Amino acid sequence: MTHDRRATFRCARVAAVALALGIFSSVGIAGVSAQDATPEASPATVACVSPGLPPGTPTPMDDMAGMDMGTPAADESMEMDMGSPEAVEEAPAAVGAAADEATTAAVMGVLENYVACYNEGQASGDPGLYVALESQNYVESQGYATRYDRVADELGSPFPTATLLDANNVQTWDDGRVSVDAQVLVGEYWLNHWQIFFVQGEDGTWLYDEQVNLPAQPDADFVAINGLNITETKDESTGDITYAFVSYSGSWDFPQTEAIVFNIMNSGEEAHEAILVQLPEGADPMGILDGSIDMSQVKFIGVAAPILPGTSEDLAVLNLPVGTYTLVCFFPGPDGSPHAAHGMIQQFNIVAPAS
Ligand SMILES: [Cu+2]
Repeated sequence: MTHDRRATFRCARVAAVALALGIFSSVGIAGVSAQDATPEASPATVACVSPGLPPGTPTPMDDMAGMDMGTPAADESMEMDMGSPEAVEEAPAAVGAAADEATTAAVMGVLENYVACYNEGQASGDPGLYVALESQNYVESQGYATRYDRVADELGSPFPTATLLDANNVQTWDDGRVSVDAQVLVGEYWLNHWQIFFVQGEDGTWLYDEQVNLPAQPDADFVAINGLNITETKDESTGDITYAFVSYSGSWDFPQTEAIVFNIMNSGEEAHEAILVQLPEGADPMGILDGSIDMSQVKFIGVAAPILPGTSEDLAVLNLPVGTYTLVCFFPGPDGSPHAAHGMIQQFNIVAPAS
């Protein structure tokens, strides 16, 4: 990932976190459990092996240069970063080649160990167990200056578990890194498909270095693809912009199926996100904004972020129960208030399939 791309992601993430009232603090984090890994990829159980983090403290808020979310200037620079076409151009890419058997086995072990440490770190309240296995590059890509900043944000994550469903295509790269393509269930429902890169640290430990989104490929008999669009409509007389999620099918009732992929196109000029949550039954979704919904009662399902202008991202879920769900975007508009306050909040239903 080029610096620009990283900065883009960081900005988006910071915006999402800051504007989601701090509850969605684990956006984009990988973690998988060894239990459900393919048999050839792993033994039944992997115990976390991690040095953990030595004692340390997060960066004081006052010192967080560049993370000032409160000023219009900060917002503006974010939008420029996220909106400009240059920001998504990749530098000449490193070249990868299929790994041999021994390397493949070793990389699978590294991945499974990271996953085991993620789950143990979440269960024990010690995120240092897995953050110690991440490179500085990855920590920064997630929007943090130091590992301690990341650990502080990981406490109370809405993703207590993650499960490795599949891993394959191990490659070695001419920049010294290795990669593996992994299907990871984060939390109960959110299916991620990532190419995960590891880089060797100074002491020889392989560190989680980068994750690249791959198209959703649920291994399920019944996969529903729901095409969504994000639109921006400007009122020329007032200058106000209305944001919306639009369902191409015209319906917001989706039949329940084993796997659902929301393919979300951004037809606007700003960057957006799609955070998928379930609110307390019967709650007015605007309560997310006015504080009348207690955030502890909001169930986090998954997220696609950022969705850059002119691009689409997948948000895939497995076995999502029948019920009412909400898509919301907290990215700031030109006036600094979240897009949700200007229409970008949409409920939909998962309905029982016709029998
Ligand atoms: Cu938005």
